Amino acid sequence: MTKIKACIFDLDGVIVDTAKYHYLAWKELANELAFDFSETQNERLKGISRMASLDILLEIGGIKLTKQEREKYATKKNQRYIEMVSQMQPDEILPGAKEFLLAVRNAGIKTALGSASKNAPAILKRLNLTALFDVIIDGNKVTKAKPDPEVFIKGADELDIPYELCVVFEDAEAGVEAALSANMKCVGIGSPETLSKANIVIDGLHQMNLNKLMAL
Ligand code: B16
Ligand code: MG
Repeated sequence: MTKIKACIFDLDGVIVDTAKYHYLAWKELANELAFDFSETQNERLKGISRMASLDILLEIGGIKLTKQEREKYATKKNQRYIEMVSQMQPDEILPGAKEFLLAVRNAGIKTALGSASKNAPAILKRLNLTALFDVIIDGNKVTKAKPDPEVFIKGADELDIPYELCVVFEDAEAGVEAALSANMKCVGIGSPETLSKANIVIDGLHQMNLNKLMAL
């Protein structure tokens, strides 16, 4: 049995359901550019950085833009996204997330956030979750997107915990790959087909407990 010393959490899809707001904001942009964007297509954007997401969206729409135009549209999407998430309510925290964070902390295990989102600190603040994390690594602190492990490596380094004693909680395939390539354990949140490389896959943090954590 490994003595797990830190848990590193992705934000979107693990702690909160912000994916729906990302989707709505991207869809509005697609419609403005005169094409439609489905929820299935949106799956490709999960866990991916803002600019990389825009590039995928434009590829779907068959649209080519200059760098300046791309920046303008990424900013516009983000402004719309911020408008939506600034109205979020505590009941949008995913089931079991707060309870599991508290249980982990009570057991003396460190916690970190490892998110690709530059909006992560504002969302945590809005939902009163900031104090539940010892360390927050977000999209402003990393240069390489998942599946590069930079975001999780930085989290473990700031916590000063060896990588093999860290568990990452992730809902995106790219995030699972990032965790495993950092030599960390990984709990997948979502579909066992998409996240098959994770050590275990669960529906949400409501299905997690300290016994399962220590058995990883
Ligand atoms: P932002 P996570 C990711 O968050 C989202 O899954 C992804 O859809 C989004 O494009 C990315 O953050 C960047 O977000 O535009 O707010 O900087 O899953 O890594 O917590
Ligand atoms: Mg995610």
